Amino acid sequence: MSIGRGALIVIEGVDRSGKTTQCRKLVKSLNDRNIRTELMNFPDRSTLTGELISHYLKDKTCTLNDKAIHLLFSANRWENHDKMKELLENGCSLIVDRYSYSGVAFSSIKKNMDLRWCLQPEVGLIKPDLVLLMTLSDEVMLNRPGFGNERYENVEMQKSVKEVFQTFADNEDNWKVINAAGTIEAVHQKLLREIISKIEEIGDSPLEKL
Ligand code: T5A
Ligand code: NA
Repeated sequence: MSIGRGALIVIEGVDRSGKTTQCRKLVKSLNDRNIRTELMNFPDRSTLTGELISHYLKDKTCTLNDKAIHLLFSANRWENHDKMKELLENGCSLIVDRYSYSGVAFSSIKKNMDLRWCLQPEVGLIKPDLVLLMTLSDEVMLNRPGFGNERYENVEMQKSVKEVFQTFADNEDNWKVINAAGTIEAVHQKLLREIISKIEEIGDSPLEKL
C-alpha cells in the first residue's frame, strides 16, 4: 500500500454499542496488515479538561451549565487537534472512539440547546474520512453489561441521541451504518472491510475541516 496520509476513521453509536471493544480490535487488525494506526477516544479523560468531564459524567449531583459542559467536550477535542493532524500527515491512520457527533448529539437534545449552536465549536476540527455508526436495538443496548452507571445512560436520552445520529447518517457524506448486534468478531469484520476500502480510496487527498 502506498504511503499517503493517514485516514481519520470515527466510530459513533449509542452507549454500550461496542465502540471501545471494536476500536481496540480494529487498531490491532490494521497494524497487523502493516497499516500504521493509532487509537484515540473522546472524551479523552487523561487531560485536564478530561478530568473535569469525567467528574461530571460520574457524579450525577455535579451541576454544570449545559453550554459550559458542551464547550469542555469540544475543548477536549481541540486539545488533541494538533497531535491528530501531525499523525495523519505523517501517514498514521486514526481510529477514533466518538468525536464531534457525540458532542453535538448529547448536548443538542437538552432543553434550550440548539443544534446549530452546538455545531459551532466543532468548526475547524479535522473532518473524518469515514464515520461508522454502530446501531443497536433498545432491548439489546439495555442488556449490555455496565449500562446505567454514568450520566446520560438512560433509555430516553439514548433514544434521542440515536435519532440525531440517524439524521447525520442520512445527510452527511462518508457515513455508514453498521448493525452492531452480531458477535464481536462478525461486527469487527464488517467494520474492517469498510475501513480498508476507505483507506485505499483516499490516497493523497488533502485533509478537510468540519
Ligand atoms: N459524550 C461524549 C458527550 O456528551 N459529548 C461528547 O463530546 C462526547 C465525546 C462517555 C459519555 O460522554 C458522552 C457520551 C457518553 O454518554 P464514553 O467514555 O465513550 O463516553 O462512554 P463509555 O461508557 O466508555 O462507553 P460506552 O458506554 O459508549 O460503551 P461502548 O464503547 O460502545 O461499548 P464497549 O465496547 O465498552 O462494550 C460494552 C459492553 O458490551 C460488551 C462488552 O464486552 C462490554 O461489556 N460487548 C458485546 N456483547 C455482546 N456482543 C457484542 N458484539 C459486544 N460488543 C461489546
Ligand atoms: Na466506550
